[in-house]
Parts: sequence; C-alpha cells; structure tokens
Amino acid sequence: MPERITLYTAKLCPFAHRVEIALKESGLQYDRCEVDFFNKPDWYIQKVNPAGKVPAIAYGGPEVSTGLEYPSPESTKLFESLILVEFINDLISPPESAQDTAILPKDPVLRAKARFFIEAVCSKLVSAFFNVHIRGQHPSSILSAVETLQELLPKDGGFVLGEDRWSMADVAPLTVLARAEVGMVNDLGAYDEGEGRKAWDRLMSDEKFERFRKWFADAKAKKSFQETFDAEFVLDNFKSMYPAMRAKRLAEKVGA
Ligand SMILES: N[C@@H](CCC(=O)N[C@@H](CS)C(=O)NCC(=O)O)C(=O)O
Repeated sequence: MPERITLYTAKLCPFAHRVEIALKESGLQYDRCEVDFFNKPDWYIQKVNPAGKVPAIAYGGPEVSTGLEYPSPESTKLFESLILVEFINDLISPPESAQDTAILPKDPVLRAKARFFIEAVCSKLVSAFFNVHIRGQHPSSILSAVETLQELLPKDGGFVLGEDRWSMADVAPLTVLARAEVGMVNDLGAYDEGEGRKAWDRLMSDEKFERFRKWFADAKAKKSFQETFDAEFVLDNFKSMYPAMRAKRLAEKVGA
C-alpha cells in the first residue's frame, strides 16, 4: 500500500504548479488542498509549513478523520518545489531502479544538464517575473531571461533534454511563463501601462524568439500541464491584484 500524499498548493503559484505537474506525470494518487497564501490559515503554519509557503507535501501517516487541513502528525512534511519534484521522481524511480521517468532521466549527464537549465530558470527567469510583475521593472527583463534560456535549448527542436524527452527542466520555466503570458497579454502587472502587452507581442512575433516559441507551444500542449493550469483563475486573480500595485508604484514615483 503506497504512502498517503497530500499536496498543499495554490492555483496561482508557479512553484506549487511544478509539483502538481510532477504528481500528474508520476501517476501517484494524492489529495489536493488549496491554501490561500495571501491569508495563511493558522492551521497551515502550525501543522504543515511553519514558513507559511506553498507548495508542501504531507507524506505518510494514517488517514485522520479531521480532514486535509489536519494532516496526520505522523506524516512527514516536505517543502520547496524543486525538491518535491525530485522527491516524487524518487518515489516512482528509486535510486536502484534503472527506469527513466517523465520527470528526470537516469543518465547522469542528462540529469546534470536538467539541473543546469533549472539553475538558469531560477537565477534569470523567476527573478525577472517577480521584478516585472510586482516591482514594475520593464517587461523586457522577461524577454532577456527568455533569450538566455533559449540559448540553452537544443538548436534542432525538442524539449530541454532533446527530442521528446520532457522533464522537470521544461516544467520549471513553463509554470512561470504561463503566468507571465496571462499577465502580459492582458497588460496586468506593476509596470507602465501598455508595456506588458507590447513586450509579449514582441516575444510572439520577433524572429529572434522563434526557437523559444516552438518549445513553449510544445510544452503547453503537454497533458499534465493542461490538466493542472487554470488560466481563468489566474487571470481573475491578476485582475484583482495588479492594477492596485501599478497605481501604488506610480504614486510612489510621483512622490519621490
Ligand atoms: N522557493 C519556493 C518558493 C515558494 C513560494 O514563494 N510560494 C509563494 C506562493 S507562489 C508563497 O507561498 N508565498 C507566501 C509567503 O511567502 O508567505 C519553492 O520553490 O517552493
């Protein structure tokens, strides 16, 4: 009997989304608990993640009758999206197994390549996404990050690790870029009005980004992504968050 898995997640969160895709790819059974990370409930901090962040996984322990909000005290609580993705991969393909998965292959060189790509995602794309959307940096920062990542894609097509070798290296940027698309297409972010839409249009039309566009379309077509991304939910939330952030930034600029 496999151990119980409860994923504490949020539809808005690109990090939690990575773990949900990995769980879908794994075929493992899991319970899903949506957490409002803007208004963290006490039970979440007390019983799941003292840092208050999503994603988290409660692993193992007996079922408890009080519901998902109260994980078994005997379950192990695990955190950090990329660590959780590798944990899920270890569950379906333990170290002694020779089996590749749709999360990470067994070949050490390919694993190193995947982790190298993810390092660039974390240092370039994730920071650009938050700097642009929350802090109002010019959206061209996202295009610069995409350019760096594009350089690391195989030139003749396919996913990060080549051909149809879909892996966590593709998932790591995809969940961020899917949210950047919703934000920028609708010009929702703390940046100056019109700049998000303009930058996204450039990303989707400039010849320079052709390789990226092919990868992005292939990645968005994956079933595990489509089953786990609620674009409408993200849009509704962005509509209620970002106009106020833009107004605040402009007011601070005027007052400075
Ligand atoms: N490095 C973490 C980042 C997780 C994270 O920042 N999650 C956000 C939601 S997207 C959160 O829970 N924020 C609440 C907080 O920071 O208090 C990961 O990859 O899991």
